[in-house]
Amino acid sequence: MIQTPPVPQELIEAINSHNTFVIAGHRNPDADCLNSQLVLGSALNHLGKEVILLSPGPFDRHEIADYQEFFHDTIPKEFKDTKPLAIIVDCSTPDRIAPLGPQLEGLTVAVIDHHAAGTVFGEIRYIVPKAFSVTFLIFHIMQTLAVPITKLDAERLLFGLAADTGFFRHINEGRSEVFEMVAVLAEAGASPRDIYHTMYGDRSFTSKKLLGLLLSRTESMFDDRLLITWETIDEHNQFGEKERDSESLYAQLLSIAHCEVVLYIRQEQSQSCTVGFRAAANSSIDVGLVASEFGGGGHRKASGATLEMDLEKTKAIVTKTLSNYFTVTM
Ligand SMILES: [Mn+2]
Repeated sequence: MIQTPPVPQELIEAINSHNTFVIAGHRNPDADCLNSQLVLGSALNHLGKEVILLSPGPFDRHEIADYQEFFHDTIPKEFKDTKPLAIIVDCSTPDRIAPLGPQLEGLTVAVIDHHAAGTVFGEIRYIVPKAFSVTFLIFHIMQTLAVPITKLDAERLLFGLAADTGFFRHINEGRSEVFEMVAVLAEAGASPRDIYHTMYGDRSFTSKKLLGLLLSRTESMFDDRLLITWETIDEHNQFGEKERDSESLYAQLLSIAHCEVVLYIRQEQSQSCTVGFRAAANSSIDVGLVASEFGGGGHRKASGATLEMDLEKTKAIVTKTLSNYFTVTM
């Protein structure tokens, strides 16, 4: 078991001394981010605090399509006048909450995150890179504050944890603290089966057609160690974000023998592409580091970056940069 660092005293004091809170998360939010916001919000409500959840959206990923109703994109002026504590979750750099940043100006900022790299920001920081998800840290905060966990909280905490661990596939030996959390959540009413279904089930027929298209065009470099696939702007417009099943795509490609890194390039606009990077469990390549070379970020095994250029250029430049990593480690 890896001991989780205790919740910083400054964070506990800031929670106790504030009556109002804004909890913000990153743009293009995922299940860990949104569920962390929701559960932390409900824990603070339980303590008698008033909370506004802030998210830049969009909420177009399949598994979070129903979440929008819980989130604001602006802080009402009367609420900001109460000088709420701003808590930012799941963000390694302040620009990840863009365009919400200016709204938090003048507020005390606390950051709760689990990314290894990034920028130091916020007056109060609870950063645990060893934590598999931010929901793991929210769970820890709730235990510290002795807030009971409802069935709905338990489901949301487990959803965030399952999402950021690829449904527990990325967890190595010696991490029993994760399963102790799962035991508490299952006891509180969370169902791993139902969360698996939320994450991977209920997909459209079309989403599998898109998956098939992306798999069939995948290019191999360095004897299958690097696999690259992409989605054009036309395909993006045709299929939409909702039909993307990125995690299935990554899982399929990473299961190929000798594969170390998968690149999934998505052209969002004619001159803008988002690149998703995934590294295999046994690869020494840190794709968080690779993404940071393009102004992006993330984790050792999963990261992303946005490049303001067309698809062909993005593909060429990212592949060239990555080839340095392969040459070094060969
Ligand atoms: Mn996360």
